[in-house]
Amino acid sequence: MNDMIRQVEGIEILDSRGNPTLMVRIRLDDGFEGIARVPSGASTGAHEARELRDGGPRYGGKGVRQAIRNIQEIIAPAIVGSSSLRQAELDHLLIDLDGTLQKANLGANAMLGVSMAFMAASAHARHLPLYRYLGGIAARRLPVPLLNVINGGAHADNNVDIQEFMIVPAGAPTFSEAMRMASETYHALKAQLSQRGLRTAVGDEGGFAPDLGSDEEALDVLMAAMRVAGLEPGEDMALAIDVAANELVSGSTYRLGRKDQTAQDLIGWYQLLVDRYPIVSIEDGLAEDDWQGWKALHQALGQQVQLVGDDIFVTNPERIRRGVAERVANAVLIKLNQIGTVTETLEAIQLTHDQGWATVVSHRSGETEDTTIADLTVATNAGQIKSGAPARSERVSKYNRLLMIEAEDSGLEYAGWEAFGR
Ligand code: 2PG
Ligand code: MG
Repeated sequence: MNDMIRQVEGIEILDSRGNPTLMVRIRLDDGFEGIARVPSGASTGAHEARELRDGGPRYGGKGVRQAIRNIQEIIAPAIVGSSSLRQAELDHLLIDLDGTLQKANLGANAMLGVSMAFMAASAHARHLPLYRYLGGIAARRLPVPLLNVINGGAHADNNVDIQEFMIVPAGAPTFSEAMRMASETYHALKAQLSQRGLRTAVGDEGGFAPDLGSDEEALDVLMAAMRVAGLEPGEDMALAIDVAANELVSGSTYRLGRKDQTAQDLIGWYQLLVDRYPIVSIEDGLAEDDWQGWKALHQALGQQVQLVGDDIFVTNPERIRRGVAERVANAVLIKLNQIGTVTETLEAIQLTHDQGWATVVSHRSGETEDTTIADLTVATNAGQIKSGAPARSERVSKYNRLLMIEAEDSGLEYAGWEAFGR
């Protein structure tokens, strides 16, 4: 079964930070419809596919009218009425139409909106939930959520260097129990922060954004919150961090804890943190082009902990291949809009799994109510998802979608500790 597209439409909507983003609606000839909303990052990697923004005074330069014009004037004439399109054919057609490595002509936001909306329409046309359409009978795992409950770095207006401190309820028996544990810990954390006289206002991803004396203090308060919630750290619930080290680079060193540090200093510090806290995953411990540093990081910690590449790989199969050849990590963060089409994202996931590496499907700091990543995670047995705190609807919508999938499909199993090779 192939799908004929009757209509493609782009609409400028707002994201969770109040910036414009793109919504795309595709109607098929048989009347079925697919809608997609495109997310947007703040700590973006230099090697990501290019998001097209209008510039000028409107919306502080962030308008997406040019991306919409590209959809209407370039993409639509090429795909509307074409009789037998499959997802991979559509995506390759978009890649050819754009003709650049980083999707700078059409804009990765325009391309991804069309790619995701077509996938949703195709699923509807077959009367299948998106995860079943994409994953078929092979889709069998509900992911462990990595919930960002303390926000720092570029995502918050505080003095914390590490961008994300996440709780990881890997010891839960089911996805819904994992969410209950996470929510209870989130509330215990809020009480802990209040007791210490700290702010409980939240950052972009719904986590608290207090001013803290050090990154260790964030980990200590998280340990306390887990215990108050009645959980055993390291058994019921673990911790994960996204350092987003790219944001800390200054010249050839990293500016962290008000000091300039080398990659080797940071690796030594991570070693101490891993020894002291139940940390199971470190994302972007070093910067996007520090391949040498990453190699040393992997040599030092690769056996003990999940080392996730975000800005270094940017969901790009070519960069992941290099990462595998140079043995720099053991996991990949997967973001649809870093690469710009569904097909290339699926390829990145497949490639990563073929290496025995782990995948973490991820939201962006600028989000919408779109829930595509929840279905993508289940469809590909990705094992892990990160979608921010268990608060703020643009974050919770993904977790809620997974709760719905769990409720309607009893054949799926919670990935649990297995997602971390335990
Ligand atoms: C990250 C993401 C999502 P951003 O660094 O992993 O948490 O942030 O979308 O700002 O790149
Ligand atoms: Mg990251």
